[in-house]
Amino acid sequence: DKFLSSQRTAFHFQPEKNWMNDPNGPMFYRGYYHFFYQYNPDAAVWGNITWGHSVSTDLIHWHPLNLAMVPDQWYDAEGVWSGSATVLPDGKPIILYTGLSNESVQSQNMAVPEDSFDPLLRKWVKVPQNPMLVPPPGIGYTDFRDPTTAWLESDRLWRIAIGAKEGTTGLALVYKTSDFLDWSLQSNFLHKVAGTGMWECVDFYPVSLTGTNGMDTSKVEVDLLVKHVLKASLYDNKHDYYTVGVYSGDFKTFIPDDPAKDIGLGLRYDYGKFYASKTFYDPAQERRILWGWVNESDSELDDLKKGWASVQTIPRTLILDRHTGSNLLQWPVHELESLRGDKVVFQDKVLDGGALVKVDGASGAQLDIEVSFKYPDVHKLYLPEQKEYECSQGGATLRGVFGPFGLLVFAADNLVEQTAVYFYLTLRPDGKWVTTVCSDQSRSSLATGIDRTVYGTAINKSPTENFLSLRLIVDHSIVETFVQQGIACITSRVYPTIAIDRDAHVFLFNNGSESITMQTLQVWQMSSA
Ligand code: DQQ
Repeated sequence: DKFLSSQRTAFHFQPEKNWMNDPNGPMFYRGYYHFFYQYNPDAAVWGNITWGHSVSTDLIHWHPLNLAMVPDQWYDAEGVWSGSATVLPDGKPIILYTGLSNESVQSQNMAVPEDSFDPLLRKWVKVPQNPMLVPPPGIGYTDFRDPTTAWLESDRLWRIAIGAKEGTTGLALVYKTSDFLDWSLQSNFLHKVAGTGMWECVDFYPVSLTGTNGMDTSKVEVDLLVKHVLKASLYDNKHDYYTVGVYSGDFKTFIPDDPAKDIGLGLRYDYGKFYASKTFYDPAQERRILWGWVNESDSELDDLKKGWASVQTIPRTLILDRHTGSNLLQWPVHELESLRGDKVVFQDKVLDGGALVKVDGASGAQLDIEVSFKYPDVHKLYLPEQKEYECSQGGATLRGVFGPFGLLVFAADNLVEQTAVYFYLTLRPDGKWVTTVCSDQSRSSLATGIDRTVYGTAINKSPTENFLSLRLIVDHSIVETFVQQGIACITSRVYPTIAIDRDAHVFLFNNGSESITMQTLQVWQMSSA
């Protein structure tokens, strides 16, 4: 019916039908971006996992190819699970992936292109030496998966990291090899964190402290101007945590700069629905690009009815924030802007306490929105101490002094459906103002059986920035929010029943008691990819 069919996205990556989960093996090869993904060719639920495969020249328009790998060997009979690609110095790519064997044992395996002159890499051959790596002593048969892209160190050995756990300690093992056939386990872990449980889809890469270009994964020599990022997807809470620190082959281990911001404790790529992500280095545009899996928030029954489940985020360029040196900045790849069409612009509008303003010319289910607000003069009046604010407690209806203020998207004319993305400022007892950003799905749909969690996080706004900004990518059933030029992201799934297509409207709102100045609002209609 209309409600279910309106949910399919127009410019996010999704296969024509059935279930998708983790991004796998992204790479740039002979002029094409390759994207593989965990895929069930038979149903819109997880199971019978293969590798789907698509190619693109711009990361936005995708061309589907045949399945790259299916469970056809004893060691991957129960599933061709997640893995990564490595483009070797001779220019040829390899894939390392996890197989789940006919006895449910996890092992790491290799596949190579049948014809590396084929820029589309249509056929993959699993090498006869498989399985290459089986769970080492002390690691459970089902706790050993998701090999990273390999990196080359100055001792001329390649290394990969693999997620695992010991008891409830999540960790990353390191294996080294000169030829991708003989491997040895390094005695040191790359890293481990007690209490974090199984680490899935570990990712590990260098970032520059000085430039805005991405860095090749093999850039590992000790360099004061390079940091490393370690990411793990925590099976126990289904969030992707990253930590910034130092790595060198001499230490044989990764050391987070700030132990309080270690995996599971500190920063997340995204504070909404986002998991099992993976980056790759794009040599064509010298950038590092992040892909993340965005699951549905509706019921399995609805997924079966609509015949598909899950989308991927718009690929994001990722750099280290040079002002802090301690967090990443994410932004949709610039190629997305090629879909921008008609645009409306509004400037300098004061939103009094309680204001609600419909944005004319901004209706539709495919939008790219950029808005900035003047950071309010929080010192101009004495305020009683503000309580700490949690997005999930009250959402956009909890009225404060400075906030909640922001945007409503997928809003029905009579507001019976609305998704609020907003800021809320609070004064801590120590006199510091805290900026929280939230995405409130609690009133986003009249349908039943939907997860309506309100997502959000406090952001580390630089005191010199006198604005608060949001970019929202709106696409039928997904809203991706980028805060303050990429310092934080929140991805949510929404399923309006009335506020669909031309009946989906945008409003500016301010539910705080103090007025807020909107500086610039730009809304583009987005074409389909
Ligand atoms: N999904 C894959 C695993 C991975 C998990 C199986 C993460 O390889 O650990 O589909 O979502």
